[in-house]
Amino acid sequence: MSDENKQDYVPPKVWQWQSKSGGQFANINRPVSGATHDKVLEVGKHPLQLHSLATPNGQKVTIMLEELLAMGMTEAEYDAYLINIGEGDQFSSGFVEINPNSKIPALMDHSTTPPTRVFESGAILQYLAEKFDALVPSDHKAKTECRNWLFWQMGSAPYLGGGFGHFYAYAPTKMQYPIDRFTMETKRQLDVLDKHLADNTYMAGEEYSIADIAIWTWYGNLVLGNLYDAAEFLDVGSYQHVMRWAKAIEQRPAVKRGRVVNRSFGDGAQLHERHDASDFDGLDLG
Ligand SMILES: N[C@@H](CCC(=O)N[C@@H](CS)C(=O)NCC(=O)O)C(=O)O
Repeated sequence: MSDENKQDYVPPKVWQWQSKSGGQFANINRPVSGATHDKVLEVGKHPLQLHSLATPNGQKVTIMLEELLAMGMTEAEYDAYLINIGEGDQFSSGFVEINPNSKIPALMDHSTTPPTRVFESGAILQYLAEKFDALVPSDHKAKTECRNWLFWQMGSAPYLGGGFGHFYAYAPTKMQYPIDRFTMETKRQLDVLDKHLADNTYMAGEEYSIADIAIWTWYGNLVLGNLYDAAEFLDVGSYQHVMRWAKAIEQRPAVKRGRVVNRSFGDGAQLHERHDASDFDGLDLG
């Protein structure tokens, strides 16, 4: 067992960055922020320029944009460029100018003067919903529910991704304490969703909204077996209302398109960059 996995670790008085932490993302984890190299980002022909990767946080934005386009909102046309986070693309000077936090997704809106940067997936969903007046219910109560669940997702998913997913799928060794801790929390969250979806078609009520997009990419993908290969371990079939909701959203044409944009890993269709609707031609979207 390497030093960093010893069970009897005693933290020093002051933590020092001495070695890589191990695990799948060891080479991109750093205790400092900012750019590591100079690079100007490409700018395509559309007003909306997305720099992303098809992780759940990335899928939120591409699904949203494809939903807007499916509604006939041609001004939502976008160029999507691949940010390979395993290679450290998120630390280029150009990317850091759009998102000082060096995380995908990041969006530049060139339809404003000067262009507007938008980062944090929840903020991007809200920005696009406001800009296009779409995918947020207009009724006061439903709109508030939509915001409640959007923020629930932003606060909850780090326990699923950074907690459960990290220790179950990515950590260098399987450690029972963190796996138990985050499995418990993930199952509790699935139970919260299941109880809500027992009485509601969608997260904000009868209307599909940005809350569904945000939650589906994490919890929908999880129960459909697309995340961490954990469906059996989490006994996802027992969350029948989440399953019903996840399967219904999976069938939406915009979801089928959005989920493959900036996808550079895994089985199934991959569209590394997207510049036009015709880029999907010939892809098997399922
Ligand atoms: N709260 C952020 C989280 C974004 C995030 O964690 N992105 C990950 C991929 S899913 C990333 O870019 N990681 C690169 C890194 O940590 O260096 C959001 O919702 O936009």
